[in-house]
Amino acid sequence: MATKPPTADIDETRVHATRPKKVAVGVPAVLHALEIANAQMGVTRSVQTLLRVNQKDGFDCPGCAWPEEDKRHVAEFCENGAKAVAEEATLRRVGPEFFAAHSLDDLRAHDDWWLGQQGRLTHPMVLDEGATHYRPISWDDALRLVADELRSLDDPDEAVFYTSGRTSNEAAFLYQLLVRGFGTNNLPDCSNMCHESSGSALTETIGIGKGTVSIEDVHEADLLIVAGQNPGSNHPRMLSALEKAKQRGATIIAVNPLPEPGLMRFENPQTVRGVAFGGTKLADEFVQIRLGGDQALFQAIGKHLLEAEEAEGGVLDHAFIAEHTSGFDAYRQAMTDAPWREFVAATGLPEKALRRVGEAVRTSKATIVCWAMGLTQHKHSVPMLRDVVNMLLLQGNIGRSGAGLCPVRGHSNVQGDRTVGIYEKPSSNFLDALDAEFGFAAPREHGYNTVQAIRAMRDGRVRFFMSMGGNYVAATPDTAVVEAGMAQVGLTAHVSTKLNRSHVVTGRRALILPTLGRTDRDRRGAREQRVTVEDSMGAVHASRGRLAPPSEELLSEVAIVARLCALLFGSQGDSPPDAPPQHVGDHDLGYPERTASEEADGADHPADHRVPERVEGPSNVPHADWAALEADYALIRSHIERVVPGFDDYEERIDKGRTLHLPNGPRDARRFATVDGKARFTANPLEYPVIPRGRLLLQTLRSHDQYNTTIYGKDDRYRGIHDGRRVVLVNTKDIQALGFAEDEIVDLVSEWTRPDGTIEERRAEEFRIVAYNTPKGNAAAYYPETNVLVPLDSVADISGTPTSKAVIVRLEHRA
Ligand SMILES: Nc1nc2c(c(=O)[nH]1)N[C@H]1C(S)=C(S)[C@@H](COP(=O)(O)OP(=O)(O)OC[C@H]3O[C@@H](n4cnc5c(=O)[nH]c(N)nc54)[C@H](O)[C@@H]3O)O[C@H]1N2
Ligand SMILES: Nc1nc2c(c(=O)[nH]1)N[C@H]1C(S)=C(S)[C@@H](COP(=O)(O)OP(=O)(O)OC[C@H]3O[C@@H](n4cnc5c(=O)[nH]c(N)nc54)[C@H](O)[C@@H]3O)O[C@H]1N2
Ligand SMILES: [Mo]
Repeated sequence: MATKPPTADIDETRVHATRPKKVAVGVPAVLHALEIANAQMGVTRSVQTLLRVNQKDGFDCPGCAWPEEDKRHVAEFCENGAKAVAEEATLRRVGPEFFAAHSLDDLRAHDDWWLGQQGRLTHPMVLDEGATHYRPISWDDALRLVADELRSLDDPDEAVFYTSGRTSNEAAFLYQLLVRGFGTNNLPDCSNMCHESSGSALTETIGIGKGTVSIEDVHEADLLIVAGQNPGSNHPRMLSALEKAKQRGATIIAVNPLPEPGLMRFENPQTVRGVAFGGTKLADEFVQIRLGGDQALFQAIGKHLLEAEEAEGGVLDHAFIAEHTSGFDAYRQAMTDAPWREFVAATGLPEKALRRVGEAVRTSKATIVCWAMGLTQHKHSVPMLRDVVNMLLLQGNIGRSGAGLCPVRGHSNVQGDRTVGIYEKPSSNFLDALDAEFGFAAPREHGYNTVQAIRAMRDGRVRFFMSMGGNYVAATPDTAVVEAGMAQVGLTAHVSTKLNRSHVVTGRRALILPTLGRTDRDRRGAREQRVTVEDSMGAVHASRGRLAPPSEELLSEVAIVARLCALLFGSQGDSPPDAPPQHVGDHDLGYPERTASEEADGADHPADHRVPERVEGPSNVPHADWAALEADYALIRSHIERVVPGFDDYEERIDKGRTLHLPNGPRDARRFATVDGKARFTANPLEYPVIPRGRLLLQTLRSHDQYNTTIYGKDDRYRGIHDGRRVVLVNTKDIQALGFAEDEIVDLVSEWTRPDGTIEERRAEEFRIVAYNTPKGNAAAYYPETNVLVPLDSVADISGTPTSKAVIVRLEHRA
């Protein structure tokens, strides 16, 4: 049964709109971030912490995956990075007293903003079947509960293991090993809802599911097309890179239904110029495209280039096309046949405007296309991104300086998690290497992605659900279906830093396993550990937290997973794979956390007095000395080095703040690991959304004051929305034509046509209409509140990503 949406903190009578800002960042951004940081951490801790963000001996910002520049500013300052850090380094705590004081029903009435504001989780907690409150539980009991539940399943595929992209390489690698050792590939992750479409399109066409540029390329580009992305809020450090490119003479084109202030003008708080002279104008051209019109735009540019080549020559890179690509003729034919009027209909832009973009591309010496969720969360995202590749291939814009593909990733280690094996469809090469390294046979059958996992829950086929970070219930589509599905699961277990909706809408029994975040010092065994992360451009570096952890009870993600491995598989040390499972000694399980006084004394870990029960492992299980891995993450890195190509000399290459650049065939050597060894042109039929009469196409997006489902505050300063989130941004003409009034409170009703032609409806109540500069027919509202409207079956072809940027809705007056 689905729960009622939260109501306790929602007073949206105060929400109001002012004129959107024309400039992003600048001094107000610094002040706003410091205000939030000081409230959460106090002044001293704020300064200490913020000085360490993205420094060579500091921690990787948990904000976004945009790379650091090699020469770092004293404070790589970014307003939203500071907010992400403050959210984690907060001094507020959620411990056993909190859970004793708040029943589950009470917590369910609060929204994710309130839940997150309560502070860091400090103790493992359990919710017994039928209980009204969580109660404390020891780590041993909590982990044994998980292991027992897993052993009781009839089939390993009844278990699902989700990952959100903040998890380090080390924890992620161990986690996928746990899951495959247990016997399933059910490893859905946030990528399935995020850049999966990019991965699908790029793997097919260029042989690698990643972008092909480095940060230097961005600086050296002649033309940057930034499509479907709002970097001012979501990747603010990218603005510095765009500014640098701009100062070197680059042209920037913003392709977006909304005139996002971050792309228009940028006041760099790091420079006098930024603060005193009103900043840099970033976008030279704003292409106000209709939602989902981008495939048409990129085809139009391709057609324009081909026509220009025909007319005057000198446009295409014939040598590159001949040597490195296949499929050119079919693509050229498809573009010759494609009528301009279709491009106009899809984009909502006149042919003249489309050709102007085409001219900018034609005359550019080196072009980069950057994109994010505006391009990946549509039904036709994969063909759309193939057409981005086509356009770049025409001029040989892959594998040379200042040019290439730049999918801008979301979570700070979402790319690294995939690299080390968080994937429901692992390659056989990866599994073969894993088997050889750990002496077992990993399952070959593909697992569930995020949407498939929800279907399985809905159908009662999931009995165990574990989440490594994230907020599954709130972040996924079709909230009512997810909540009802989750309620049928026998045991849910969340490894988390902060309280969120997924802890209060759970399976029949539930565990909260509190863990360390990026900013926290992680001391295992005798020494402080570092972890590694990979940024959006394939650069891997170390991250080491420095703050005293919020509680002595916390275990690192690595420790939690290593102990589960020991419970499930037994600890075989370095014995040969076929040796029988051995007794798990007291050294193998559980290091008590140091007390504050031991910490101050610098004392080593005292011996562990518990004697854990003997664990017999089944025969086909991975073999490793789990306790040793927990005590020294470098050992995990050496396993990664042997299993995943590109990590040679891992430990040395991340030492002293150095960066390990993973190999990238297309970028480094124009090598394409496709079927025919060539980059592939593809001919893709044009698709774009058709909006029924009287309806709007709704995109669900982020405000400036949130990190996915973590809500920092209720303002969206750049867009001029204040004191609330339940707003729907609509074009003035639509407001009138549909018979509504500005400021009116309405319900949003989504309409989803089933294959048999009948229509399903979903409703989100009480949203205020704000008149906004968005194309006619296109509306926008914030996620996660609008996830109730996104139908589970509305997913992108091939990638399976929910179509969060294209939901058909109607507005309804409230009685
Ligand atoms: N502060 C902060 N930083 C974040 C996050 C956060 O929530 N807060 N989230 C992180 C994560 S996980 C991710 S994936 C990224 C997300 O980064 P973004 O992709 O920038 O996030 P969204 O808010 O979804 O914004 C989508 C943008 O695409 C535009 N858009 C929507 N549909 C279309 C379309 O059809 N065509 C075009 N051309 N444009 C379109 C929207 O108007 C908006 O500007 O940010 C990461 N960084
Ligand atoms: N409608 C709609 N839905 C969307 C999107 C959209 O644009 N529109 N965007 C999609 C995208 S791009 C993404 S990436 C997903 C995001 O989906 P998720 O990654 O599942 O969600 P988050 O909100 O980022 O997860 C926040 C929680 O992670 C936990 N956490 C934070 N840091 C750590 C840590 O270091 N370790 C651990 N173990 N836990 C931690 C905290 O408990 C926090 O409450 O949402 C997707 N959903
Ligand atoms: Mo994302």
